[in-house]
Amino acid sequence: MAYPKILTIQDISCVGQCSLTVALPVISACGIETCILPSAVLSTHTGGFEGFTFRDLTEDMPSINAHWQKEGIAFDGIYTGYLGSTKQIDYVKDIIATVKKADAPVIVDPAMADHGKLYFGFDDEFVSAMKQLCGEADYILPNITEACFLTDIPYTEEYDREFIDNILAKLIELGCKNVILTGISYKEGTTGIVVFENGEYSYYEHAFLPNSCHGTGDIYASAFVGGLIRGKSAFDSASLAADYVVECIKATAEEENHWYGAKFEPVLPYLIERINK
Ligand code: PXL
Repeated sequence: MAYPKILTIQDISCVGQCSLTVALPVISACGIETCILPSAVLSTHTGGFEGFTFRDLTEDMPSINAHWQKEGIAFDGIYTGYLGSTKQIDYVKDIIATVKKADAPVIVDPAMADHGKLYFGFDDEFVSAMKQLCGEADYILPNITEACFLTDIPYTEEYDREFIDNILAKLIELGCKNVILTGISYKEGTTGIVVFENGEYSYYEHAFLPNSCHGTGDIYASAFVGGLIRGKSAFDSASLAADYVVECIKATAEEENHWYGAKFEPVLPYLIERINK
């Protein structure tokens, strides 16, 4: 497809280098028309700032969708990230049912947890709703914490291939077709991505950088979507997204006190070169 048009649904964190302020530039840089549905507007993300504002846009979602339907607008892919409530998840399902082109992929990043814990404001009810949304996805991109919440498997930092295979089987039971599991490390000093596509397991190993940054999950998912929509395989999309995130983390390490996000913008030329190869 020469000039695809996708829809991404997630919040705008005005400051914080995450969600839409990442998805829009990253996917656009991949040469894809990137339409947005902001689910909420926050002054900052919720991962470390105090007293952020939160304007919930849930009730705008059905009328936005109705207008798109009236205009005959349809998308070549739908990618969801951070969603603010279970009601939003219901509206997202309506959007998938109405304005997605027949063969367009649904990519769900169940952005709700990291380092063994749910993000601020999420609870078991939200996790249950996210399990259902994942069940409708062609690709889901959980990290290990999110995968544990989605499968009711207790989180652990120590695991082996058998543990991961069990998680993958349970994720597929939710109904999703393919799984991209991020941040999976089988040995010290390296980490990687598990790609489970059409029941086939593959693994892309890369260097582990100790300065982990906030927002890299959103950079990863956006670059993956860019690759996939540009016609690359899931494995190639997963590995180019991993390499791009590694470059972003290296760039961020050059900055002092840049704690709230990753420096992805100066590294966009790297992504553009990879995506056009
Ligand atoms: O990066 C995920 C994310 C997106 N949006 C908001 C967040 C977070 C993670 O904390 O708080 C508002």
